[in-house]
Amino acid sequence: MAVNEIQRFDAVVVGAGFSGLYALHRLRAQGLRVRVLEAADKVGGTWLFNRYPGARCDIESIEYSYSFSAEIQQEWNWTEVLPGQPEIEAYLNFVADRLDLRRDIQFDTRVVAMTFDEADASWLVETEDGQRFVAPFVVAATGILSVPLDPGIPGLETFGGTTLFSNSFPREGFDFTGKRVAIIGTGSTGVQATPVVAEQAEQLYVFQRSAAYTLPSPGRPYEPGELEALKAGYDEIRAAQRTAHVGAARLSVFSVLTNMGSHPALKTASREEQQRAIAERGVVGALYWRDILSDPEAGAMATALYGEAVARIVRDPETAASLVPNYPFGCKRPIIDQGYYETFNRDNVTLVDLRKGGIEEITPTGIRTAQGFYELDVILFATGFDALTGALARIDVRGRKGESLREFWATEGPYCYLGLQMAGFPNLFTIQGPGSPSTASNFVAAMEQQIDWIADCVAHVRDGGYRTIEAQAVAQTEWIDQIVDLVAGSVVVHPDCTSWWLGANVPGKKRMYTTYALGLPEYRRQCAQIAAAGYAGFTLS
Ligand code: NA7
Repeated sequence: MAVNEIQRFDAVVVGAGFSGLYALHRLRAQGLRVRVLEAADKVGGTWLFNRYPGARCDIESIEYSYSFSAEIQQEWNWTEVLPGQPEIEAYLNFVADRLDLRRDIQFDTRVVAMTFDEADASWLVETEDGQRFVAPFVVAATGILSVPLDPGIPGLETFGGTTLFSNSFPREGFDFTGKRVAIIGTGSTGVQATPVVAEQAEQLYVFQRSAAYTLPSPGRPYEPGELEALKAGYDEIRAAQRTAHVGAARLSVFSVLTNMGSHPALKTASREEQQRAIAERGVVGALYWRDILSDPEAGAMATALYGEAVARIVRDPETAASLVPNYPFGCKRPIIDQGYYETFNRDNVTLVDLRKGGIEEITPTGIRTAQGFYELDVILFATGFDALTGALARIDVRGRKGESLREFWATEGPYCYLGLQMAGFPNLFTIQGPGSPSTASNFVAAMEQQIDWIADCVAHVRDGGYRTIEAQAVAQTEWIDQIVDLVAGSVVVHPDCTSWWLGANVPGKKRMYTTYALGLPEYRRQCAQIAAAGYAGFTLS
């Protein structure tokens, strides 16, 4: 095909991760001609790129998986309760083969621009290498944590050793044996990587700008016969999942939060009860109290108790003190780890607490901080993402009258109706966009529901003889504003919080918490109600 020849489809899907694969399957089943454009050479998205040591999901595998096919559910065998990256990547490849998805996926194809043609009521999708696609519908399955954040450290490019990024970790892996290694960042990624890298490295320095609340992983391999028994009751598991606030009824990173309601209040607990809780449950004992998210005083008590629990694990008192966060629990997404705190008892591991003096520069031989110089062979960046809006904002998306989505979000904030569509950008659907339950839910469960909704919506538009469906600006504003109002004053918007789900980790990004907080069942109900009311808040034309 000549490079400048336009290829026409009924729908273009951008991305071949969890969402893109299902969007392709679902739209294709409706008789649409679909083309998926994927920048990578393989399927997997986030679970292809984030292959750093220790990469693992924090939701149980049998729930963090597609529910739409009873056959696939039965055919695939998970080996672990909380699946590691290689297993999830293998699963997505299995699904792609099983549904013969690859024939409609074009790999090594990065989308750089999408322009709405009002006369033709279609999108022109352009790629980095000059290919052009036209389709009435576009589904942006571009991921919520897919654009790495530039750490912005002076001198980074001068480093003479090996520079690694957790979100583009080498396919062939990396052997840290005998190396002096720095991990920069102690979010979920850095916390997961630390114990594994420590096993190999000669010396590991963990550069911590903000301490994390991290809970010991309840993950383990499935016992013989356990998965078979679970699969025999899969219908019940999925039914329970559908009614669960976070879209996961079983073990997950959210378990501590979802179980809080049934626990006592920290402020009413005696000192003995508090001590017993951390003696028996470790750090979890500091955080499982009912009132710590709703009452700032209880939250501060929990942080102090958490510090006591950490000090029971980490032998060096100065290191233990450095590992205690100075912001309340709940303002960032909880983390689970595999022996994170224990790792700081190893002779070859040093915590560099950047609160005592930050990074000044990277030199050809190491990292200079206000506290001193660290000579290094390897730097592993685990410095996070431009989340939620980052991926779509990297594409030059132009809607009606040439309006730029990037500029709209930068000036107004991340506005989006239902997390599914933006006013001024007809027929363009986002998966887990701002205003969806994305960051506070089981991503896979939430994404499946959204794609089902989009597929039904596309059928409604086509069958009804319409050309476009477009979110109304008023509905979009009301949707996001009600979310913002709901969380106002709560821990998720705490002024000391630098979470990616607030956009607070990206310099210059508008600070707004836009995650739908009333739970997946209520979100599902509202989306269904809006569709049943003839797509209330949308304009069909
Ligand atoms: P996160 O949670 O955004 O963590 C990034 C970490 O990197 C965090 O500790 C940051 O400190 C730190 N960071 C970022 N830039 C720098 C610089 N320049 N210097 C020092 N430290 C820095 O990303 P993750 O990949 O760990 O996890 C993201 C989500 O993926 C996670 O919640 C799961 O849902 C899966 P900061 O807190 O900004 O002070």
